Amino acid sequence: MQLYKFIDSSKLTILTFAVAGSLLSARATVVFENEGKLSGWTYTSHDGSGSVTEVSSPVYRGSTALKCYQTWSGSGDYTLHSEAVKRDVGQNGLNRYYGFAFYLPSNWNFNSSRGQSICQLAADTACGGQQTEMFQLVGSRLEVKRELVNPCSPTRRTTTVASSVSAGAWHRLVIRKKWAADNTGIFEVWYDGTRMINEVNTPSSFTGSELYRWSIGLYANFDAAGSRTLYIDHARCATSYSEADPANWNGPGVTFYSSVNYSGTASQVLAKGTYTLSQLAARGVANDSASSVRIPSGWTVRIYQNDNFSGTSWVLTSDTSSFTSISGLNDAMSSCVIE
Ligand SMILES: [Ca+2]
Repeated sequence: MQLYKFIDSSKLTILTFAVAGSLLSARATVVFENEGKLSGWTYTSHDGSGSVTEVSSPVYRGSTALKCYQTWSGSGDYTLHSEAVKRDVGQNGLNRYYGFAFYLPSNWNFNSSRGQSICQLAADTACGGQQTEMFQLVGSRLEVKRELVNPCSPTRRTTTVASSVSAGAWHRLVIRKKWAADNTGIFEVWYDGTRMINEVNTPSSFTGSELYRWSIGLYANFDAAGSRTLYIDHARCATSYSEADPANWNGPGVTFYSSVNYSGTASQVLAKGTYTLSQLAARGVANDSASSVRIPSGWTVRIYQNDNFSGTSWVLTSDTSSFTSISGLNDAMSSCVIE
């Protein structure tokens, strides 16, 4: 039972007894997720000389993130996409949360003369491809440009989401859309876990029954020759905020890697608990294969040479980049306890 995820806690008691049946039928659902992989999207795409690639650093969580790169020579089209797209994840009548993490590299150019889009929701309407939302960085300010109701003559508005977005750190964005072109719509936005926009009883969409696509990545807008890079990770479309917030899924936890320096095959993110040989194998850790590990602050990992927590053991309490530096540990783990 996860009733607390869906309703205001002040209403919990009443609702639990009054309509528990309907709440259970409205259990949160993950519609789509991507852990920073090229596979799994409807497509990834890039204009010109740009690229979308998997990288092992920086990552929000897990083993990879997507690097969206664009470059402009100084002539020709200066608005250039480099992004990942999931189609058919929105439609009038649906209630959806879209969450992901993004990272501006430390050398990000905070240019205030051109908006750099990092996320869009859009559909192919009677008047062509149109965004309902375009989230863009203008200088260090994150804003959302919206177009609503009539796709051929939309109502336009722009709202600030965050006044200053820092480079060199992961940030989380979660968007809620109760999709409706009339006054039953809802539009909410959370930035790094704080709700920054809360619009209810308002149009949040175009009229019609079109299916909407979700694009994240870089839609660069150059005013001088050069290049831009944006990293994205941990994307989810779900039916509740808690499921969509990147902070709430696949971790925090322990990740083992089959090679040193957090490379090779990465395991699933392991929660606190005990793991036998077969339980480790089911989570992507082959017997006698682990060579490095990432451990959250304050956690302890006890590694055992044999199955069922027997044989020689080692205790690790922080990220360990190479098991070869600890006598007997490399390619030796057959069970472990995380606490
Ligand atoms: Ca990832």
